[in-house]
Amino acid sequence: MHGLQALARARTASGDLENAIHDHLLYSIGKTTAAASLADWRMALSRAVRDLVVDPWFETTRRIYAEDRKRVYYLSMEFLIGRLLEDAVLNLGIEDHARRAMYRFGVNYDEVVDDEPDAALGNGGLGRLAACFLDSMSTVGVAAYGYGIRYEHGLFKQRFREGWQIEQPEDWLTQVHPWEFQRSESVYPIGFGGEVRQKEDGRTVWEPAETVLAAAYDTPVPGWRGRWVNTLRLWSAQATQVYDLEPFSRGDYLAAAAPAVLAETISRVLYPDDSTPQGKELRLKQEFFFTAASLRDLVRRFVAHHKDIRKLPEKVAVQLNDTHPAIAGPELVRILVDEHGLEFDEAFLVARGCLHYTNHTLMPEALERWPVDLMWRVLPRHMQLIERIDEAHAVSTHAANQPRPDSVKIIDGGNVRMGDLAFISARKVNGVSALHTDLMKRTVFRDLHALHPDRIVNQTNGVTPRRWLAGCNPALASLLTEAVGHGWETDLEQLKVIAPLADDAGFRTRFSKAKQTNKDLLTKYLKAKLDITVDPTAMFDIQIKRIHEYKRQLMNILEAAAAWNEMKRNPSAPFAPRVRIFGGKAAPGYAMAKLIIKLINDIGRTVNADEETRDRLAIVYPPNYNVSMAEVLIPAADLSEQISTAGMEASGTGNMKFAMNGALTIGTLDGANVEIRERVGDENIFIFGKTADEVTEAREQGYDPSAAIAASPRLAEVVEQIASGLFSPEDPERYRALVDNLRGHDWFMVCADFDAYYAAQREVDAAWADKNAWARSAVLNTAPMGWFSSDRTIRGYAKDVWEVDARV
Ligand code: GL9
Repeated sequence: MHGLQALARARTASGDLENAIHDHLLYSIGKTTAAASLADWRMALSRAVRDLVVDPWFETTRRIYAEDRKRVYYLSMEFLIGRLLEDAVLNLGIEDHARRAMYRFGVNYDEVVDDEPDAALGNGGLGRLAACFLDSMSTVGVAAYGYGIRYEHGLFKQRFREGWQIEQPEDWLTQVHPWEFQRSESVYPIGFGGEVRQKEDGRTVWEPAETVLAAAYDTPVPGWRGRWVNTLRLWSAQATQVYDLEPFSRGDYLAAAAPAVLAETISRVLYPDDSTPQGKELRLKQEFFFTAASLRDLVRRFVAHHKDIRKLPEKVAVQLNDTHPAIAGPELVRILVDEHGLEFDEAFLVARGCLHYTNHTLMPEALERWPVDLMWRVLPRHMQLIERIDEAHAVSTHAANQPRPDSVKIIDGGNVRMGDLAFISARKVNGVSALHTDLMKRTVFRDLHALHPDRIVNQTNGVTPRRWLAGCNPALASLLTEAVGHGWETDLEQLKVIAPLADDAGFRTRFSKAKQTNKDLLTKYLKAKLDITVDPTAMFDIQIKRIHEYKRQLMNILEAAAAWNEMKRNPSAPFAPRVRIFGGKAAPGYAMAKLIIKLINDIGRTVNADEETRDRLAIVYPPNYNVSMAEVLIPAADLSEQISTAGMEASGTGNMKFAMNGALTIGTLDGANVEIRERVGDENIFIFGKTADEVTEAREQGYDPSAAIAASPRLAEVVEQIASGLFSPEDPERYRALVDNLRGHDWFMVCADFDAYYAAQREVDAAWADKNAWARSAVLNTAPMGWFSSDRTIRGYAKDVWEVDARV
């Protein structure tokens, strides 16, 4: 049967799906229905669902070839895709049948879905953005490949031991990953080290000292209703030689296996560093490994159907997700010069015609730099070409007799600056929110921007409304469908229609009921998984994201403690009952972030034990926050905490997910919060604190946190309580470093913004008291969220950056 027909039939006939599941259980998994475990059922269902995607996948490929479409290659070190089964079922529109089929087998569909481990091949926002983009590229019909690394171990699992974060290895591939296809024919040797030789015919050849194989694994990515299916191709590292026979025959099995172990180390584990790269050789090798394999693959695909390699930019748009794949510039030039015989100048033009770079952060410590000597050792040919690119750029942009500012040098102070390399190698460079793009032009890339004023463009981030509304929030989704009809799933602007219904008491009630349903579900989840009891009628106030000083979880917990002090001092004060929920991991080497986790848990322990305030305040920190947990927390949120130091959060994407699901935001004018405010209106968001310009100004004028503490009795009280060990009686000195930093340094301006934050939280309390007004605001948060659909973002990239068709 034709693929799309099979899909159509599966949508109308549960029996077909049931048979397919049964056959897979028997013949793919090798189990009878009587002996099957939950995981077996999940495998069988996943395989049956995957089957439905395969023909549309081929169909998409045929069309791309027939129309000779320009393709997008999205190169990303991280794809934080989460679970795939529920998402595929939702996209294909076969949930009723999947449920019914499992029911007939006597198996609970929700348990099956819940059995799937998250594919946690990313750290946070950057990796999740890549996953949302894959979904949108398949939904709006952009011919695309995602290229990344098939990490054997994704982001570590977080446990708490006495409130301290403990990291445990993640193991998602111990079970078969039922969605992928191994492509044994797509294997490329990737070289490292060695020497560069000049041949007699004038050609340059790089002779690597070490070679590792990059082996492709493909996962189909179906868009809405399976009308278009792209590919996520992840590279796994393999040794060229599985075994060293000589030591083996001597009986030295460890030595025999050593070369393979070393080679495979490259795709072993995801680096858990959120925006503070460690500059480790293995990381550089990972970056080159997947970038080189991806370029080799796309050049091969182009050359198979086109004669003139110089036309590459007509058919290929490569997107560099952050600087991690920035070595693509020199590597593509190397391929064009050393393997296709182009002159350097022409090769660089062709390469730059294909490449585009997204910057995701302005923090100086987050911009990658690689020591020149390390680069010469690991990638000698590339280092030559980087020097050449640097010179050529200098020559083309500066009059010969003028000194070149250090700020536009790729190689500077013994380091290769990857941000500058990416900028100079790219046709377009983009920021991820209007504010962030503006700051890029004014700060880190000021001088490069002056030289290339048309290169920087903005593409405000977005999130997929399939996973982050339709999938995770069926209660609200069905209300929205009743109100506006189907269609909003792929055209989120349609939600605008509900804005007038904010004044309709009946609609508000139903909107609030959907929220309450989700809060009840979260309450059950916390009880079942963590044995935590919360009051589902209290306000659910949630901050979930990586733990980072600039995101200011510290300010949140200090304010919670200050509120607790005030409740005790003044028992009749009108505090809204709240459950303050935190979620997020700290990089294992980030001591201050880990201390903040401990502080949240210590203050939580103290506050939660207090009978006097129990009816008004609870602090909850479920461990191991991940995509699946986000899917439970976000629909249940009343209040979304987006409180970063202004100018530091490039965009944020959690902020969009919360607002879409009807939470009100308390936040600073940072990242995409600015654009959220523009859309929901000032009266439906709680904005406080210094602006980005005010933060800069305060720092320039010599900001003194101790003065801010002295001026705020509430803050002074909490800081003193922490310093004196009130929350850590067993170890009163525990928070010395944290308190010293707050009093003496406070780079992230927690003290400067504290009073404004406290005041904004009291406004939140007052607003909560009027349930009608709150519900009205909630509706007015969901209604204008069309702008934050990643479909809109992808259409923007397709038009302004990639110049490709977006058409299913
Ligand atoms: C980030 C920014 O910090 C976020 O503000 C932004 O929303 C995302 C996506 O553009 O990118 N940059 C970055 O390095 N991370 C981001 O979240 N960090 C992680 O992904 C852990």
